[in-house]
Amino acid sequence: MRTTEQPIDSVLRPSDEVAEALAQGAPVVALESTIISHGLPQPRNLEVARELEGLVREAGAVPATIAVLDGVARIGLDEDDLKRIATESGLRKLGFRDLAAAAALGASGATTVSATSFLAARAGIRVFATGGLGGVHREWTETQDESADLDTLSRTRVTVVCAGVKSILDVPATLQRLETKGVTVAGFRTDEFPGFYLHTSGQPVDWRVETAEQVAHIMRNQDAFGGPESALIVANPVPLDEQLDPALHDRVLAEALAAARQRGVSGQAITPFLLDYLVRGTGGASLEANLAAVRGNVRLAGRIAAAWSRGN
Ligand code: PSU
Ligand code: MN
Repeated sequence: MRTTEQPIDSVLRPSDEVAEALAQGAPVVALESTIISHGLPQPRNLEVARELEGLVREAGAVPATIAVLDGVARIGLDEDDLKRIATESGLRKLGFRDLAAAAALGASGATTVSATSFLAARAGIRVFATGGLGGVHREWTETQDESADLDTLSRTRVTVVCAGVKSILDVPATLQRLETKGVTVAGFRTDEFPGFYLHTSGQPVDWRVETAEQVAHIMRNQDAFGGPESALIVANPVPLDEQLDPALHDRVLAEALAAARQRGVSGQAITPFLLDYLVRGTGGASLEANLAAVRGNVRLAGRIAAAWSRGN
């Protein structure tokens, strides 16, 4: 016989600060943890985790870094929790599909864009900032590797501020999949889709917005129309003077892709492998461009969350 349902608060736990902000309708910005655990090198990653939370606060919003710790999806982490995410060895990388299993088995892991956006939406947080989304991998015809980020965003009502999708991916194919899946994409003060480490990917975007208020207005209209609960992607380019040198980017990325193929790296491991290869192969320059992009996204997300919470 089926017993009583598990209540959501047995698996999803906002911090007191986040719960209070949400209850008051104050601005909250969700942050993902995979970028900390798998996307950035130690010990810089812990500093970055703290810095990003500080940038959200400067923008007048409450940060909610999300991760699964000991089987509980935590919305808003304290200093000890952030340390665990940044330093625990063998921490898992959890997508949306892993959440129930991780909760049942008491596992801990960092959450990707797919798991973080799902959990943010469940917790009542509408705005989320990251670096670059996952997407369609370049060797898709052999591997069918398309990040679960895309599918989750097609059925999750969240606004994701990002510097486009990671340039290790097939960017035109990813944009095509976002179109097919009905995910709205708007360039922030740009007509071109950003290229993560690069200011532009060279691909056009259909919609251009100039202000955080315009973004909040799109969000309200998503709700007014109703229908499938899809996301809004706000594509915010890394400033030109902070981007990675495009020639260096292209050269090292070609090497990284060849190395991944030669070593047979695939599945969940490929994104962290390529990002790490780029950091080493560019002498740390890709890391600086990645961080510049994430900082800009976090600041903009704070302003969007504030405009959303003001309701104008
Ligand atoms: N953005 C970054 N660095 C990262 C990621 C995003 O600047 O490491 C992570 C996100 O968590 C994203 C994941 O969801 O990479 C994509 O992984 P995959 O390709 O395996 O879906
Ligand atoms: Mn993948």
